[in-house]
Amino acid sequence: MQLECFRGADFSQVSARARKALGEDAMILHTRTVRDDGVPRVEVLAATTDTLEHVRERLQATALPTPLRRASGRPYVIALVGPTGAGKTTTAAKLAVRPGTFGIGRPGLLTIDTYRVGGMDQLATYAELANVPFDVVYDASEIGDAFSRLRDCDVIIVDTPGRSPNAADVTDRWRTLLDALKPDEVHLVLPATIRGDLALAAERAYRTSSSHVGATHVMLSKLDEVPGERGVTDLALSLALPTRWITDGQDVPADLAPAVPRLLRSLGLGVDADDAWTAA
Ligand SMILES: Nc1nc2c(ncn2[C@@H]2O[C@H](COP(=O)(O)OP(=O)(O)OP(=O)(O)O)[C@@H](O)[C@H]2O)c(=O)[nH]1
Ligand SMILES: [Mg+2]
Repeated sequence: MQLECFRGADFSQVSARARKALGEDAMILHTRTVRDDGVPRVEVLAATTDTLEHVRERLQATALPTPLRRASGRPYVIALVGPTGAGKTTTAAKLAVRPGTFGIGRPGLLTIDTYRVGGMDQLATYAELANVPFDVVYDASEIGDAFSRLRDCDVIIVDTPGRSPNAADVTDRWRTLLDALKPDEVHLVLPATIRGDLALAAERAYRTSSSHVGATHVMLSKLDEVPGERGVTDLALSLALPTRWITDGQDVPADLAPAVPRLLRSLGLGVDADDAWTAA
């Protein structure tokens, strides 16, 4: 991303330098005072308006369809995949439990994480507390029945096991099951703290292939664990996938937000919180 940092004795001098370098419509994103050998200096982070539009375009997901449910009655299916402990189950619960995440669309929860003891109970408890329909499938032959039990739902959030995509046999089984669910969107959940090279490796591992459906979106979790959020936007951009939501804490459902406004805010651009939700 084309962001540049400028330092100088005072703000007007530094912003003039930024405009000279980046053009008259350069935007100042952050200003802070730093010390160079004990001498206070003003530091600004600036970018061209083009750059910011480019960031928005690269990251913005297309709007969810309205209505979510197809004419055939099939609900919209959103699956969450990703490494162990990334926050898939907590995020699935947040998406389904938060009122209005999908406008008037009614969410349901489905898990195919039948491998880990307790994995299912965690989600079932959230579903019960929030009165959200919840189901489990162990095998592709059960999908039809599960969908008929979830027939009142317009959108189904699918939780998957946190397996390394390279751990062959078990992975193949749940990925085959995920393929059979024919998800409309597959969000790759990655903690914002992840190393860049591992994030790229995860993205490669969950790419669509001849045998499996792959990630269509990236969802960065645990933004609350990253001290400065600027690097998070760079991480999202490096994966070249659109993004709909981020998570920034353990509270269900509070710590969930639309991604692009939040990432733009991390670059210093204010976005109204209410607008932010409609933009999701
Ligand atoms: N700080 C922080 N913790 C989070 C966030 N989202 C989830 N967690 C925590 O991360 C831990 C793992 O979350 P899970 O939702 O179980 O992760 P998972 O990806 O389903 O894990 P597996 O199913 O084992 O792969 C839990 O302690 C969550 O409370 C977040 O946004 N911020
Ligand atoms: Mg889980």
